[in-house]
Amino acid sequence: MTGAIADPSGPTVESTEVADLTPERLRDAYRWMVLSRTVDERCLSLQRQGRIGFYAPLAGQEAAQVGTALALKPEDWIFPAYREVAVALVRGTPLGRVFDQMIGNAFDTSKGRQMPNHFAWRDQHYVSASSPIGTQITQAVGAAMAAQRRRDGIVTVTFFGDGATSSNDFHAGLNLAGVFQTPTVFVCQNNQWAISLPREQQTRSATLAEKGSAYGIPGVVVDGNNLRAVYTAVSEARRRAVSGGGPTLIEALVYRFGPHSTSDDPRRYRTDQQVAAAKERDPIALLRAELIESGDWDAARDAQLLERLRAEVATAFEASEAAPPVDPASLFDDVFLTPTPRLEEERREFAEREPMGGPRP
Ligand SMILES: Cc1ncc(C[n+]2csc(CCOP(=O)(O)OP(=O)(O)O)c2C)c(N)n1
Ligand SMILES: [Mg+2]
Repeated sequence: MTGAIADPSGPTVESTEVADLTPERLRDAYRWMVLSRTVDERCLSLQRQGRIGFYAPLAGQEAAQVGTALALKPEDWIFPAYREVAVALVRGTPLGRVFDQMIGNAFDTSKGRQMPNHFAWRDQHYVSASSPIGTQITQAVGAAMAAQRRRDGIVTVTFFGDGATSSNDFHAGLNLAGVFQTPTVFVCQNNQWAISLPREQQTRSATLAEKGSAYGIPGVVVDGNNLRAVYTAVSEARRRAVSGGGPTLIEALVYRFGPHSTSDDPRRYRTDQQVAAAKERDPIALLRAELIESGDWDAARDAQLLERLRAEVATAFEASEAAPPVDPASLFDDVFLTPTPRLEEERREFAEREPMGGPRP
């Protein structure tokens, strides 16, 4: 699989063949990728219809996310940024839970207190999404230090973008990880943009992976559109980390097909032609072609899969949308074990208020 690594001059780590990607596992990966794209398209459309408030699209980054998630164990801990819905799905998050959080309904486990798309699920070892750029990186290293001391035999995995490699926390986190040889896998999804700032204007470094060498951390550049390549690189990084070999920085080369978020218009800083050229290496199309060529998939199955997933996504969303909203008065809960008199007073005032949108009927 060494051929799958994009830049042989950059990496300091050799890649070897990973044996356990059977046709069945590849098909499984493909289904996760198609599900993620289906959720992605749906969320963009729902936000445009005013049915969810915010969304950060992942289209183009499915192989990087699914390939990483499949190479991990359930006991590992994820420290995401804000674009990793595919990781949450592969970790076993039911669609309904994703949509409950997007809407902030009564079933949302975050109780409507987080931005849409900012999930946190303890049972999936998925730590709350970080919108402040890079903060999850130092958290992942701290948690890895704890795991190291407890001899848990797990890794922490943190996702961040190309732009985040210019953040303070990236450097502090990598330095600490290098010094203490923590079991951390740093997954930088280099999608070529930090909102409107292109990759070339972010740093003079030839690769982002090479930033690891300043901290004594091996860096690997991997073709993030290639599911096998990502899976291979992460599997090796994980194996090295749990056997005491320390952290790895993986740079997955991808391209963000959609807007930065639902608040952004990418046509103001890039051309449709650039996007079209990037889409020629669509990670889903690449894996589909590989599966079809090897006889492990066909057009009829593909159409069936898409139809089934679209229906599943639509049904799950409708159920979440039909659920009652979160009770606004619950915002006073979980602040203090014993609420202060002032908080109780605010709670009473809040209960007596006129609800937003006019007087009670
Ligand atoms: C500390 C901080 N500074 C600035 C921002 C505004 N901001 C939000 S996303 C973003 C770009 C991040 O780019 P990148 O790390 O490449 O991730 P991507 O969005 O491309 O996945 C910026 C600057 C922020 N959220 N936090
Ligand atoms: Mg980026």
